[in-house]
Amino acid sequence: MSDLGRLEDLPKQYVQDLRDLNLVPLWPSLRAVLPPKVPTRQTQPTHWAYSTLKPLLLQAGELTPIEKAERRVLVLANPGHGLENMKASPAMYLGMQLLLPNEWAPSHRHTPNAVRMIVEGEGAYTTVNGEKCPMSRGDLILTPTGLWHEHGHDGTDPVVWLDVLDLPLVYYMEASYHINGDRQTIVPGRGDVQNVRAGVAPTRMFERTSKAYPMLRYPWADTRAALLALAADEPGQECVQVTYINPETGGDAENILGFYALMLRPGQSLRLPARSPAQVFHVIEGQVEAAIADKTFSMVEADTCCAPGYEAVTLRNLRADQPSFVFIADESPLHRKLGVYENRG
Ligand code: 1HN
Repeated sequence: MSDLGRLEDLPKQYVQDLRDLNLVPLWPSLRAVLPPKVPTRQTQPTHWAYSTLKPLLLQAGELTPIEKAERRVLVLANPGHGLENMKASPAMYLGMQLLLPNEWAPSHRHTPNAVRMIVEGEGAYTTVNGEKCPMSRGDLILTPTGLWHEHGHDGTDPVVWLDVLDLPLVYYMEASYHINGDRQTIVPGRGDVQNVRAGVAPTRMFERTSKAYPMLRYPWADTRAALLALAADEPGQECVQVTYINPETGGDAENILGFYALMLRPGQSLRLPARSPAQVFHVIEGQVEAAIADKTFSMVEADTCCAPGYEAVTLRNLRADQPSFVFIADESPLHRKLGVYENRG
C-alpha cells in the first residue's frame, strides 16, 4: 500500500486557503476513514457489574426526586466513545432506570425506539399507547418509535430495568426529539395475552390487526419455556437461541436493533461468529464468562457487557449443573437494511 500525502506536506497557506472556503483535502484522511479490511472501532469491550452499579442507582433515588429527573437513569457509557456521548456502541444506548414505589414517570413519545429488560422488582408497569404492560424480571417490553409510554409503580420495593435505545443513531441523524403527553387511559387488549400461542394470530372478522406493533410485552416465563423446549427438542444443537419477533410479520421486533435470548447448556462454551454489528449481553439467569477480543468478563445475574462489531465472542456457562440465560441486543437489523451486514465466521 502506498503512503498517502500528509497534511503537513502541504504549504500552510494552501491549507488555510482551503479552510477559508470550507474545503478539506481528502488524501491525508483517506486511510483513517477507510482503513484496510477491518473498520476502526471506538467501541471497547466493557463490563458493567450490577453489584457496583445498584448502590449508586439507589443513591440517585435519594439525591434526585423523580419530578426532577423524569427518567432516573444511570447511563452505561462506553469509554471508547467518550462517556458524555452516552453510547454503548455506535447505535446503542444503555441505561439502568430506577422507579421507586408510588413514583410516576410521565407520558411522552419520541423518535428513538426503546426496549426495557426488567432486572429486578415487582409491581411496576409501563403503559404503551394505552396498553398496560406489567414488569417482571426478564420481561422484554417494547416502546417503538412514536408510541406513548409512561411508567408507574404500585409495588413496595424499588424496580430496576435496563433501557436499550437506538438513540445514538437517531441523534446522529438529527432526527431525535420528544413530545410530552397527558396521562394515558388504559384500554383493553394486551398483545402478550392475545399472541400467547405461536402459529395462531388474533383475527377479527377475518381481518388481522392493524397495529404495526401487535406485541409489546414478551414475558420471560414464555421466552424461557421456549428456550428449554428448543434445547430438549434438539439435544445436539449447540446454539439454543430465540429472536424477539413481531408475530404478524415474523420480522424483527423493532426496526433498528435486534433482540434475542440465548440459553447456554450446563458448562457449555459457545463461540459467536465475528459479525459486523456491535452487541450487548445481559445475564438474565446464571453465571456467564464473556471473552471479547483481549478482555474476559465474569458475569453474574443482572450484569451487562458490550462487544464491538467484527469480533468473535465466546460465552461460557460457568454453572456446570444448570443452564444460564442471556439477553442479547445487537445492531443487526440496521446493518442488514443498510446492506453492510457481514458474518466473517
Ligand atoms: C426514555 O424515554 C426512557 O421512557 C428511558 O423510560 C431512557 C433515554 C434517552 C431518551 C429517552 C423512558 C431514555 C429515554
